[in-house]
Amino acid sequence: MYFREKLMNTQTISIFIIAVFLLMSCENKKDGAIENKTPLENFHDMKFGMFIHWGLYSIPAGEWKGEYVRGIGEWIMYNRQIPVKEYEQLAQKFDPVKFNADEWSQLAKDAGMKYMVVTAKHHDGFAMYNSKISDYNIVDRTPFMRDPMTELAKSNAETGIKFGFYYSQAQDWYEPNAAGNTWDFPEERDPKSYVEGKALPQISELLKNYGNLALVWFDTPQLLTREQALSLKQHVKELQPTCLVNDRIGFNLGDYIQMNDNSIPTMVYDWNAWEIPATLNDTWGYKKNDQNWKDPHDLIYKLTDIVSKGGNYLLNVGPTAEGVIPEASQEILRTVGNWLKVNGEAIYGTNHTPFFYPGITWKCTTKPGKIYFHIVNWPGTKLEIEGLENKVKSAHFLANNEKVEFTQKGNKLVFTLPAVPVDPFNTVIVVEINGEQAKVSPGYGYRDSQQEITFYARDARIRGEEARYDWESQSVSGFVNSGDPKNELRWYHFPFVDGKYQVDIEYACDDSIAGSEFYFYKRMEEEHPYNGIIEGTGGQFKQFRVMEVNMTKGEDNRLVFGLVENDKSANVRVRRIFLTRVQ
Ligand code: JFZ
Repeated sequence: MYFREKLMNTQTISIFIIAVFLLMSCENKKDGAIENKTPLENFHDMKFGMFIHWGLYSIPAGEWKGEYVRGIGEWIMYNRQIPVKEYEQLAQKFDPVKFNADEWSQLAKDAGMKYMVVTAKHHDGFAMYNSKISDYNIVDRTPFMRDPMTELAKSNAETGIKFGFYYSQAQDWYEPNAAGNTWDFPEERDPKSYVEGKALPQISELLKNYGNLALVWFDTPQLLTREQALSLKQHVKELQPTCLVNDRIGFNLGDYIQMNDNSIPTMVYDWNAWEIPATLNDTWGYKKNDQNWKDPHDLIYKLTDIVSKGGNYLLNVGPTAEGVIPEASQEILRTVGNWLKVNGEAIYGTNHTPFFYPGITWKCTTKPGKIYFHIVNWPGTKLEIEGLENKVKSAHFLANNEKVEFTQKGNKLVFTLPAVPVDPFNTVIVVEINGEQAKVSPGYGYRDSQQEITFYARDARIRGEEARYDWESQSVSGFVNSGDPKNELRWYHFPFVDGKYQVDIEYACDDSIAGSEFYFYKRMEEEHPYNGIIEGTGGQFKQFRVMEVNMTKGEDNRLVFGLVENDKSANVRVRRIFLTRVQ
């Protein structure tokens, strides 16, 4: 009796399990979701993460012995060549009494961020966690004596934010055998002793003691051999097989790639999963007088732009020495988060645009059977989209569910819009199409060859501490020459076809500054820049011939504009460049 019952139960249970399983797989087929995503797919779905640069450098905060130090805050030790003996004394003053892991994690969540990457050890070599390998760490050397990484791991597990560590594997300015510190230590290095004695065992600690990690973020690969880099990666995978490593581990060993800092490519990049590390102002580590905050509009624009091109946005905050994320950062991030609360459907888990780079009026993301048009610059009462071949079944605003009127003739889709944007930053139109995949007419796809390409200053990487974008005139000005980094525009173009193009530039300036010189070059040809004379335009936007450039498929074709050193104040307003195919 007993056995029979037990048998029946087992049978019933197995039938039940099989039934549930079948049901689940049907469910999955219905909404097209893949049941078991790979760690890389999960990473790609997250889109938006919080980068945190926090360490001893947040105490000097961009100032040393009363003097302003130009450049990024976490590089202060290097930029001022501060001896270890002096720099390490900062630890005795590091007491971030206002640090609250729950608040940081909650801020990430409120901002709509899905993951967090925090500096466990930056180039200064100071471990921001309890390390048994080196006593140069926050628990052993500071009055604080707590391990903030344990606290963050716990808070993130509770809020559901995925967690990862930044670890500077090659540069360690505290160590004579690592890369970077040439002012304290002799030139000869024994990287092996550093890698095996510090980097590898510290990586072990990070992977063993802080729960599941989504990724380890390595940086500035140098000095290490391929074998040493590989051993770091293998170490990560042995301890946590699902933990990703980024490509700044070097030697193409990464699971996914980083674009240059703050550098959004000009169009879709689909060779790899990728991420853009980016600053909220002009520094990673806290600098007290850097108030050059990107506004929420800019950030939502950039997030949309990056996601529409297939990437993730890893946006940085630099907490103070007290452990507080600057109030301004918090407010900006919460505004972005409020937009994402309403419009997240058009960001998370989406695919890149099927179209060739569409300019600065609208961007596009997709899901099976759906296209999201993101209107980032309100075009007035009509928006025309060319090149879509699928029949549009319906269109509505994501923010309020209201229908959007449209007409569709051939491959031309025209939306009728209200005079004012539904959302001040980015109004999303959800379009349901016939078929799963968007089909784009020849010549309109991102992989197609183009006769004419326009790159806007809006979408360039704007470098330097003076160059600024102005929404009104849609142009960048402030190309003065006050040092490093230079005030420049940089476009990162990874073309899908080879081509030779004539470049023209559009700018406006007062006649008084005519005669200033500008430079323009393609990366790797820095030694042979094109030098042109700025012509007065009486304040009007005008176009000028620049030069011809060859661009190769898949290559990082960096196009750079700046002003040559002079005494005149340069107030040139650059709006865009045009590339016209000549071959
Ligand atoms: C590195 C660090 O040196 C810096 O302090 C910060 O942590 C940043 C996120 O990463 O800086 C880099 C590294 C690589 C490039 C640019 C800046 N790059 O490849 O262009």
